[in-house]
Amino acid sequence: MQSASKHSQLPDSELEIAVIGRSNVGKSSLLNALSNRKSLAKTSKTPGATKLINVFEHEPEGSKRWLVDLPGYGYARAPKHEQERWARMIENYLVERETLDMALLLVDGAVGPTALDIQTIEWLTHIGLPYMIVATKHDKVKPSKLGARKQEVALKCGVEPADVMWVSAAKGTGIPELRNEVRRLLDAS
Ligand SMILES: Nc1nc2c(ncn2[C@@H]2O[C@H](COP(=O)(O)OP(=O)(O)OP(=O)(O)O)[C@@H](O)[C@H]2O)c(=O)[nH]1
Ligand SMILES: [Mg+2]
Repeated sequence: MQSASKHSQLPDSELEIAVIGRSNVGKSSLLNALSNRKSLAKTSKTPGATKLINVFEHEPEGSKRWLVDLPGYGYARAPKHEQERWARMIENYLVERETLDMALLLVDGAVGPTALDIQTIEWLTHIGLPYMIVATKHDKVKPSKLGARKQEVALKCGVEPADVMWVSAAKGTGIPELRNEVRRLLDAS
């Protein structure tokens, strides 16, 4: 629907869910999978594809209920001033946006939670923003490693294994389940 470098430039909304996580974790790919569109959100194998706050409107048109794609954190090769600008943009949005109800925190299922992911979880808890853990790239985890990885993600993220939603934007695994969940949250009054 719209892109902005500051959330104050966005129109009013009723309810928002933000997709956050490390650069390259698969946020924009997940948005495309959830919306059943190939290139609604720009994706790239190079980190740093998403540079703005991008708003996607939930049906029906004019609902003022949004799913919000954000730049990723932790792209070490981006220039320092760019990294700081992104961090400020994301933090201000997450702290100040009054209609933001919750975050989908994406962790790379093929890598497991990183120190930066854990820091982010602690920070979300600190600012009081509810979050749901979504593990991405399910298709990249060897079946023999999946059980242990599921335990690891839950343990490091401080949730029950059953509370982690596993998805593959590439293969469609878990997408209908997550879509139902997002729909339920966005349709809530
Ligand atoms: N195998 C596999 N690759 C994926 C999956 N989801 C995303 N990718 C790949 O991961 C890379 C990054 O995907 P993006 O969706 O652009 O990641 P992002 O989190 O939006 O990245 P930034 O915008 O840079 O923060 C791309 O090469 C995608 O094709 C998945 O489910 N499986
Ligand atoms: Mg992106």
